[in-house]
Amino acid sequence: MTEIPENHPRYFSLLTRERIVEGVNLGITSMQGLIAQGRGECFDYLLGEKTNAFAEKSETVAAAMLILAEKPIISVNGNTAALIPEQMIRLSGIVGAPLEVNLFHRTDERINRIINHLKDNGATEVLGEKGDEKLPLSHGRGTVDSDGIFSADVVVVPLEDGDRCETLVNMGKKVITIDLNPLSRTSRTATVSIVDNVVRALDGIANAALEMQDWDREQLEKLVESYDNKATLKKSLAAINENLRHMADEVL
Ligand code: PTJ
Repeated sequence: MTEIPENHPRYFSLLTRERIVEGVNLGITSMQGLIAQGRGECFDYLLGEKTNAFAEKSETVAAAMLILAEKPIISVNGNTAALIPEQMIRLSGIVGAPLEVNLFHRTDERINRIINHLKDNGATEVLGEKGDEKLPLSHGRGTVDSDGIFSADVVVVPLEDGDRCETLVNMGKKVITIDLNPLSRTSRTATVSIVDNVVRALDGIANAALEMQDWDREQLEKLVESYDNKATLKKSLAAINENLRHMADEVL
């Protein structure tokens, strides 16, 4: 990995980029994952490269939904495996949601590499190898484990292409997505859309879950019921507008 000086003004962004490139070199991340990361970076820039208040709210609601879930699961792809293995394992342990590798560009080789990578980072059990059930999708993401995504009631899908999200919602599952693009089909169809970078969002959900661990079911259900996903997406677009206005009026 290229050494990034800590005093570089874009240190964290460059470090994240290095991690994704390293993921490609390790055969974990797809080449297409690099393009996805670039698109995400652009939206992150427009959102101020921070967890905005609306995203913090979504992360709290996501945490409540995961605590309430009977059979939650966290889906892992080539980008999240490279960027946030430790954070996914931490969240998995806190809310009792197993990890399942589920890939758009699915090959057995990459599934196994990602499973081993997660285990090297401390995961004890990772689903996804079996692939004994099918979602009604014509690409690799349709292949899932019967005891994982297929039978889960709440699915966390960080960084996604839209049609699986829609399929899971149509199957009656609650879907929590993390996508920096508030206009994506994923963000528009999810039950809870977290418009934040995965490098910040997973810890946001995990920390909120720890804070709410003593809440009773009624309190958690009230929080989940009060959530309005469309309003959240509108707030994220307003934040982008506001940032652009600020840039044009005060920064240039
Ligand atoms: O590993 P695979 O084979 O499952 O493939 C994974 C990718 C990401 C290549 C695949 O799912 C894909 O092509 O995704 P898309 O359609 O490019 O969508 C990715 C979305 O994630 C885009 O809306 C990006 O803005 C967003 N995104 C990218 N990086 C981040 C992100 N959102 C949050 N955090 C990021 N770091």
